[in-house]
Order: sequence, then C-alpha cells, then structure tokens
Amino acid sequence: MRTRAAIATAAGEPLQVTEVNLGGPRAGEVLVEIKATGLCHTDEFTRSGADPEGLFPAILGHEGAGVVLEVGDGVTSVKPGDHVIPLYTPECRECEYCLHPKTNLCQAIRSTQGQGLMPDGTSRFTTLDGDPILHYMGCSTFSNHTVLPEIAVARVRPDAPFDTICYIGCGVTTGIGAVINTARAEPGCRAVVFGLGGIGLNVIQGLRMIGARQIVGVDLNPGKRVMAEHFGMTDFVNPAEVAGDLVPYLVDLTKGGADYSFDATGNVDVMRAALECAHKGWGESIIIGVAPAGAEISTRPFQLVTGRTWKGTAFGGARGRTDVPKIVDWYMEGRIEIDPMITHRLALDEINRGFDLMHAGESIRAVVQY
Ligand code: NAD
Ligand code: AHE
Ligand code: ZN
Repeated sequence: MRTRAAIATAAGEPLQVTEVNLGGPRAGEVLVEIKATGLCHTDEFTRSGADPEGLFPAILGHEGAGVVLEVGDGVTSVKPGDHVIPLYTPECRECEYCLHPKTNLCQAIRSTQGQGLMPDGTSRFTTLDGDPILHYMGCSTFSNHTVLPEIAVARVRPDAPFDTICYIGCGVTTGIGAVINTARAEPGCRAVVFGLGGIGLNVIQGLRMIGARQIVGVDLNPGKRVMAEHFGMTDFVNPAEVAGDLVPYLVDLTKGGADYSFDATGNVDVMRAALECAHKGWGESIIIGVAPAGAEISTRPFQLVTGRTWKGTAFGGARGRTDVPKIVDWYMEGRIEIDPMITHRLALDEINRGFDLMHAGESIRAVVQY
C-alpha cells in the first residue's frame, strides 16, 4: 500500500514528508494505522546525528497510537479494529530478559530493531522508486501506517483518545515508570528532578502519585516552572540563579540530600550533580536522559562508597504489553493527567516546525495528528 510519512534522509537534515510504499504484515506482524504520534526528544537526538546508532534513511517516531488494520499469520493477541500503542521496548514474555524479574529490556528482536529492520531482517518501507527505507526503534510512527511485530504492540481500551494516549508510548510511561518501577520511591520521600521537559514532568506526577513529601524541580528555563508546579513540584531551582555550587544548595534544600534524584536532561554534568545531591547512606539517582555519542559520566568513587546508588532506566522499567494498558486506564480514570502537556497539535506536513518548537523550549509535547 501507499502511505504518507516523514523520512529522515541524513543527519541534521529536515524530515521529508512524502508518499512511501509499505508492504503488508508478514507472520507475527500487524499493520497499524497510526492516528497520532508524539515528538520525543529522542527522535530529534537521532535526526540530528547525536545517536551513535542512528541510521538513514529512516522513518523516525516511536510514540504513537492507532488502530490495527490487518494481522499476519499466527497473530493471536490483537485483531483488526483493536486500538494499540506501539512499543519500542517489546514484551515477548519468553526471552531470558522477559523471564527475569529485574528488567523490562526484552531482547527478542533487539538486534534487527537496532539495524532498522523487522525481525526477518527486511524492511517493509520503500520509496516510490523501490529503494529501502529503514524502520526506527521498531515503531516508525512518523508514518500514517506502519508494520510492527505483534510483541511490540499494547492493546488498549477503545474509548481513550489517540491524540493524548500516544504520549504513553514513551514520555508518560518513562517518567512515571522511573518513579514506581525503577526507584520504587516510597511515600514521604524527598526527590530532585533535573529537567522539566516531557519526561521530567511525568517524573514529577509519578512522585506526586506515590505521595512524595518534597519534589524539587531543577531547570535552566524559568518558563518550565508553572507547568511543573501544576504537576506537583514543590520547589523550583534555576541553577543560573544559585550563588555558589548547586549540589550543596540542593542538599541543604532537601535537608541532607534527596532520597531519589532523576536526570531528565541527557547532560552528563547534570547526571553528576544528580548523583551527588542524593542523600549519603541511601540516596538513589536514576539516569533517564540519553547522552550524546561518546559522552561519559564521572564522579568520585567515594560518592558510591558512602552509600549513594547510580541507576538507569529505559521506558521507565515498564513491560509494555502488561503495563501500558494500565497507564491508559489511570489516565481515563483521572489518576494521571496528560492533556496540559500536549502543548501543540500539528499536521504531518508541519512536523519540522514541531522540532523547531522543541529546540526553542516552547513545547512539552507536539503531537502530529494524521
Ligand atoms: P526536553 O527537551 O523536553 O526537556 C529537557 C529539559 O531539560 C528542558 O526543560 C531543558 O531546559 C532542561 N535542561 C537542559 N539542560 C539543563 C541543565 N544543564 N540543567 C537543568 N535543566 C536543563 O526533553 P525530554 O523529552 O524531557 O527528554 C529528556 C531526556 O530523556 C532526553 O535525553 C531524552 O532523549 C531522554 N529520554 C529517555 C528515555 C528513556 O527511556 N530512558 C525515554 C524518553 C526520553
Ligand atoms: N539508539 C537507540 C535510540 C536511543 C535510545 O537510547 N533509546 C532508549 C530509549 S529513549 C526513548 O525516547 C532505549 O531504551 N533504547 C533501547 C535500547 O535497547 O537501546 C535505539 O533504540 O535505536
Ligand atoms: Zn521517547
């Protein structure tokens, strides 16, 4: 079939919106009509060339929601008409990783996914001239239609609106999951969240949900303050306005250090500050941000010797097919909020403007509606 998509042709180039060919679903695969897709910082990270695994030409996008149109042989968990959210972290429920209680990093299709291919080693996308176009993070939601492995879709309730639940495909689940799955933060804790963008705000609402006593937000952009307060931030710190070092300031503000700190910036200097503002003896620091190619983190080992723990999380430690439908339920029941974070709605033709808004710090989530 023909569909419309935004293609990343080379690092640093604007996406090209054009018609492409899409092959039908093969065994174990499903064809999905994407109804809405969110622009995550990670898509821009790859488009710009900062992602060491970035491949071109590719159809980016990993945050979406849509409807199953057709299923390939052997597919049993979804049927045409089902509403689904694509999963860049699949859940096969069979691999060594899925069977291990401490990780969500299903490896069933990791090698082909990393090469921009479907599990059989081929791409379903081609240009109208027949040249192959790669998939991205197993999702390619910047296409009106896409093909996904069955293990990489979560079936969700049909009354949930596509233009907001698409964000559960990455940002919402990553932020809330970092709190409840990775940190397993307790009621009454004190936390510091670095970066009040599309991920950090969801960390904040996760902390509010579990009953944190203090939620400190740190961002260089003072324009992020009002939204973060809406989601539960109790204290705002702009590092540019702190006289002296940031870490002792945060340790003092949290009465000895954070029980939990989170990096949602992708900046390795921020990651160090996040670790070092964690409480001596028990503080845990969770890295969520994805750092550019070649970047390294550092601290003095004594920071760990004296009881701080450094952790990381992908997709908030969530097992997609199991956890994503529950998060959609939480949204529909009003337990979590998404709507205020969808700051812009665009047509596919305007997708490059969505990335401009992200760069300018003006959007939290720009969503493309097909
Ligand atoms: P964003 O651009 O919306 O937000 C980043 C925020 O950090 C901005 O508000 C910015 O002003 C702030 N910031 C930048 N430098 C700072 C500094 N030095 N000190 C304080 N604040 C600073 O991005 P996002 O969508 O929230 O994504 C954040 C990071 O999380 C990115 O690196 C993204 O790739 C990553 N991410 C990781 C996962 C995962 O599964 N681990 C999932 C999604 C996104
Ligand atoms: N090269 C990666 C994309 C960048 C990345 O590190 N992605 C994170 C999630 S960020 C979501 O916004 C990830 O969990 N990747 C899965 C993995 O196993 O690397 C890619 O996935 O192509
Ligand atoms: Zn993402």
